[in-house]
Amino acid sequence: MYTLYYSPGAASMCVHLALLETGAAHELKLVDLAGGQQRSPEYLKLNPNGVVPTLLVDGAPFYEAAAGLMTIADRHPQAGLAPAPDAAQRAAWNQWILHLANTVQPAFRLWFYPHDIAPDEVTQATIKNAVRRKIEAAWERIATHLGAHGPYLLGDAPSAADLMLIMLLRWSRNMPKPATEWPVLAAYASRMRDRPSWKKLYAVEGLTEWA
Ligand SMILES: N[C@@H](CCC(=O)N[C@@H](CS)C(=O)NCC(=O)O)C(=O)O
Repeated sequence: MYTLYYSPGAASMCVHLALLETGAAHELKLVDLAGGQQRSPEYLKLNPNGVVPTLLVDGAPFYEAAAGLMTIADRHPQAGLAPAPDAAQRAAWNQWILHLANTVQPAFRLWFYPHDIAPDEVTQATIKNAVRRKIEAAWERIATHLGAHGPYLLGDAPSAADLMLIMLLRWSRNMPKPATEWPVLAAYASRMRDRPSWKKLYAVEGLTEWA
């Protein structure tokens, strides 16, 4: 049994998608980010970083979206979201999830939260401009990869890595150059958004934009 502490459209989204794709029993707890609930003493006991998601696995709390995603994918192998540890594609799966989590997601964190590291607006604008270039360079490389080796990150079939990628592509929707400006990524996004898990997540999280 899982409990996911989430906020609509936030980093919890890829974990929520994994729960829906696997059909794993779960309950959701909405965290009011605008109201600062992520910094409440109760929540900090679960996740001392004060962010979503937090995933309870049989009652024990764990943080980091990519970790939750991988945990669910590995624990429900019948869903086909994770190649077996000794499968040929496992190294590529590890690579993509860690690349997205270590390189692309932190750039987005700075895009959305430049005040994390800079108090003044001029420096914040400089940071946003720099990470915007980093994000666009990532789209260029990922589009090239999908064009040559797609239609999904691991080839023929979607995996947990794609659940993370589609979340990050969505986050770019209001940027000056959204990911959908790359035709390969636009086609990929359409395919992923056709999945029942995406539609279910939108209904449950109450999302409308970029449906
Ligand atoms: N590396 C973390 C990042 C999580 C993160 O930055 N979550 C954001 C939402 S996308 C958040 O909780 N923001 C609220 C805040 O920082 O106060 C993870 O993957 O879980």
